[in-house]
Formats: sequence, C-alpha cells, structure tokens
Amino acid sequence: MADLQYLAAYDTMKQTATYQMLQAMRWFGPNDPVSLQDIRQAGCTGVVTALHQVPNGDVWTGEAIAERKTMIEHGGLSWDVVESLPVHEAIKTRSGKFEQLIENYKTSLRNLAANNIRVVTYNFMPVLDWTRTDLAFTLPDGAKALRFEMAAFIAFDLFQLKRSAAQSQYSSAQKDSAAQRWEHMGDDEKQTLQRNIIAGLPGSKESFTIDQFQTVLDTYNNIDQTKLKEHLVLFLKDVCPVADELGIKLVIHPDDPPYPILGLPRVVSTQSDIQQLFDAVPNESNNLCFCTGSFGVRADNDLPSMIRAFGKRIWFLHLRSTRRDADGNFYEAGHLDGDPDMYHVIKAILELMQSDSRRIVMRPDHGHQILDDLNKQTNPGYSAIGRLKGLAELRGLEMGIARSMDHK
Ligand code: DNO
Repeated sequence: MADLQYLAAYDTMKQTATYQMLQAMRWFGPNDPVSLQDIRQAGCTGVVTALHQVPNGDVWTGEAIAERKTMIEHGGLSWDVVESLPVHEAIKTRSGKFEQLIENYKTSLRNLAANNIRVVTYNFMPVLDWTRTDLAFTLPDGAKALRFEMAAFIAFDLFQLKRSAAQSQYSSAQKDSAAQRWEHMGDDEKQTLQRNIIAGLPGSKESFTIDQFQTVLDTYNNIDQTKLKEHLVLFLKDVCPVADELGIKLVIHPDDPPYPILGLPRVVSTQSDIQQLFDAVPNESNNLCFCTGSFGVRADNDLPSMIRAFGKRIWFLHLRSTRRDADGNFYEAGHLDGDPDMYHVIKAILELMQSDSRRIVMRPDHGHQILDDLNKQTNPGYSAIGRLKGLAELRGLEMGIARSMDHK
C-alpha cells in the first residue's frame, strides 16, 4: 500500500499542464543487443524502428509490418515512428528503375498507414547516410564518443580512396595536415578509418568496398546541388499526394555532417535549404525530423529559432549535442554538454507543443559508451546506458522547464 501511495505521488509529480515529448528509443529489431525491456525500463513508451531485413527499394509488406508491430506491442511499447524508409540511390540520381522504386515507396507508405504508423523518416544524403571517422574517441573520463575528424577524413579521401578531384577541393593547409595525420597512422588505424567511413554505420543501408564506393560516387558526377534539390522536389511531388491522403508525415533527416563531403552535393543542411523545400512542396505530408546533433554542427544554424520557424512541420525530434570547431571537426558531447543551447531548444519545443496542443516523439540520439557498455558489443552510438543517461538528462530538463512554464 505504501508503495502504491508512493507511486501515485510520483505520477502526480510528473503531471504538468504543459504538453510533454513522447519518449522513444531507436530499436534495431530482434537482433538489437538492446532489448525492448531495456527500452521500457529507460522510461520510454515507444520505439522508432525499421524493417532492416528488407533490401533497400523493396516493398514493406503489410504482413511484415504487422508482425513487427505486434512484437513491439507485446514488449509493452508502441511503434511510434519509422526510421527509416530509405530512399534508394536510383531515386536520388533519377536513374535506372527509379520510377518503379518510387511506386514501391508509395506501396510501403500505404502498408504502413494500414497498420496505423504515420510518421516516416528518410534522408536525401548522397551515397552515405551519416559519416564519422572515429567510433571510439576516448574522453578524459574513459567514456567513448563518436567523432568526425577533418584531417583523418581528408587523409582517407586523398590516400585511401585517391579520388581524382580531391586534390583541387581542399586547401593546402588542409592537405598538409591530412598528410601529417596519415604519416602517423598505423595500418590498423588506416583500416578502421576506411571501415568507419564506407562500411555503413548503424541504420544505414549501404556498405561498400573502395572500388564499389568510387563507382557509386561517380554516379553523382553530373549532379550538383541544384540538380539534387530538383530530384528531391520531384520525389516529394510524386509521393506527397499519396502521403497526404494517408495522413502520413514524411520527415526528412538533415545531412550529417551538414556540409559537403567527398565533392558530393548536400541539400538539407541549413534553415534556407529546408525553407526552400517547404516552399517548393507545401503539402501537409512534407515535414522535418529536427536533429539537433546534425544541425548543431554548423554555428550558423540557430536551433531555437529554426524550431520556431518550422514549428508545425516538425514531427520527430533527435536530441543530442556536439562540440565543434571552425575547421569542421566535431565530437558527440553529453546530451546537454555541447555547443547547442539545449535549454532554449527544449523550451522552444515545449512552447511549440503547447501552442499546437500536441506531443512530438523524441529520441535521445546516440550516447556515449560508458559503464558496462564499454565491455559489450554495441551498435556504435546506440548503446543502452549512454542513451539512458542522455534521456534522463533531457527529461529532467524538460520537466523543469515545463513546471516553470505552468507556474508563470
Ligand atoms: C544516425 C541517424 C541516421 C538517420 C537517417 C534517417 O544515427 O540519425 O542514420 O536515421 O539518416 O534517414
């Protein structure tokens, strides 16, 4: 009885008149070392996931979606968001069977809506999904973080990939520091660097050898930023009317990192990129996954003001923080410890939810490898304990802000 009274008091304490975020974690399916129970114990009510077993471009059948959904519900959670329904490279380059692939995309959307899943994440980054050079950057306290180091990345480009246009795309200072970095790298480190960049990070659909990688990069030889923007708009003009009818919110994930790499065009890095996208395709289904980690790597992205600008278009939140420098290097800091001002970010989100009377799904994005997870096999960025720590910090910050808003 005492326990029950305690629990009731705890629930009352959590109540606030302000709309709060729905807490979810990314789950990679039945093979994920992090279980549904772990996610539930972290305090989440839902997961975001994908049918990772389905090859990129194939239709997600209604049966396969329903089966996964049931599995999640049996674990006491809901499937809140799809992350991701990947957009095939042929659609990005408008080559090969892209028309058929777009039809498949629409069919998958219909099957998701039939199962009542209505927020769908995708990205439009050429060739690679997210990119890091170091998956185990050791912080002073022994925690491991993900990092993007420009000199190492340029060294990969110049000396491993040996991309012909690379020499003319970097400054001499950049080339010098890459050469020095390369000279001091051991063979193991070189191999790890290559693997980190092209072997596919968790959740991405592509994985390459060096030769395959160069061949795929070449498919962008005649696609500059304007052209890629055009392809994105054409894709959305085709898919959005269907998504509108189904009540689906397509949420685009920003580029990570949010600047051009390997000479490839980037189209979802800044406030003006996103604004152009909404102006070109104003359909209700055209929306944004607001990723503070990706946007926050650019000092010219003012996150709270972007949240205010895109308000109604934000249907999914990735919350994390990076520390960056002027040369484009960054590492993933603690969720509240990086350059972005997370207090004002969360405040802007709460104000948005309040004014729209809705709750937006968030997930603590990535996390450090800490404590027991240092000795476990984990998906880089997606260990249980680091994300749990991030989530706990974020929800504490949210509750503090929400309560002070209630008492204004
Ligand atoms: C990385 C993730 C991305 C994201 C996709 C969305 O951790 O944020 O892989 O899921 O870019 O399509």
